[in-house]
Amino acid sequence: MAFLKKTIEKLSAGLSRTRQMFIGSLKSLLSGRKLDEKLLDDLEEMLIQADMGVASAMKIRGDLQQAFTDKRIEAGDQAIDFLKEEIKRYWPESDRSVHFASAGPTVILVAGINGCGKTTSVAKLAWRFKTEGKKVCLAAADTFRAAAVQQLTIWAERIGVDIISGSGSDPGAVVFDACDAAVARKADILLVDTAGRLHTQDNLMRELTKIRDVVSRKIPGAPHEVLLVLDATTGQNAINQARVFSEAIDVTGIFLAKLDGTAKGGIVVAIRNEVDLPVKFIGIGETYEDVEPFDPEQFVEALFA
Ligand SMILES: Nc1nc2c(ncn2[C@@H]2O[C@H](COP(=O)(O)OP(=O)(O)O)[C@@H](O)[C@H]2O)c(=O)[nH]1
Ligand SMILES: [Mg+2]
Repeated sequence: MAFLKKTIEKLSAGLSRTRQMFIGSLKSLLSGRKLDEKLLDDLEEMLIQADMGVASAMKIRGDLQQAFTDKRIEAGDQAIDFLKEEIKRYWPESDRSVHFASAGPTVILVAGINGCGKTTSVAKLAWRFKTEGKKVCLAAADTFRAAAVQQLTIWAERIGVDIISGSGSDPGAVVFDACDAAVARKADILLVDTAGRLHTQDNLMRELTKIRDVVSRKIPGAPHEVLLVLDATTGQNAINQARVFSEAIDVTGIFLAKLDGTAKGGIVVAIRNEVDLPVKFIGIGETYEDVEPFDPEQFVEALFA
């Protein structure tokens, strides 16, 4: 229970910017108003501004209108509770859990554009899995910049997990060694940090495919997860990134970073409705503890709190 309370506190602190912007204006828009066309128009526009996406905003508007026609709700104030329940229903239970290997190390590949938060998110996952009692190894496969390896090494020391980094510039070679090391050290989890790449850079996208192929040749069934890190502050562009990355590598889920740094947390809803990928984790700060599995119930409660 103490753990859960801490989760909700962290979450609502992390979502405070979105809440202040969005929920604050939503409440003042709706309170004491009669539900009519004008109000529905204003609401739709507000949902789009919170980055929920045009499609989601239209759907929510339509459902709200229907509820009004059916006399399930009559006034603006009731619309808030309706919205909460409506948004919570978007996420099926099944698709958010992490797929673990049935034997041997579970390999999690982490990808995304430059600066989206990959390395930090790898550290967060390492900490989380370690807290669950798992043995974690990191692979420093961002060989583009020496600083990248250094950054991950510092995280590994702080958290107290193993790290495998190579001397050369070939990420495939690092991953090759890391797979061997993970098996030899009986690791439960191997987290692979990769270099940032733009979804428009074909050669770099191919390199990512190569990394994946190395992993799958070394460890049967791997990678068990391919997490795409998206920076929540980039808004709708994140949707495009999700589309193109999933064409190049079979992305299995999204790590939505920097939700604390944006007033547009509604992007979670847009991702749900526009990309067929589950958000599995959210990043809500810069320390390794600032991570939560995405839980729609808690997310919506924190958003509307
Ligand atoms: N506020 C906030 N900052 C984050 C979060 N995740 C990453 N960052 C910051 O984003 C910047 C880039 O992160 P980094 O992990 O190096 O990105 P990478 O280039 O994709 O590996 C750093 O300053 C991080 O501290 C988050 O969830 N919240
Ligand atoms: Mg990095």
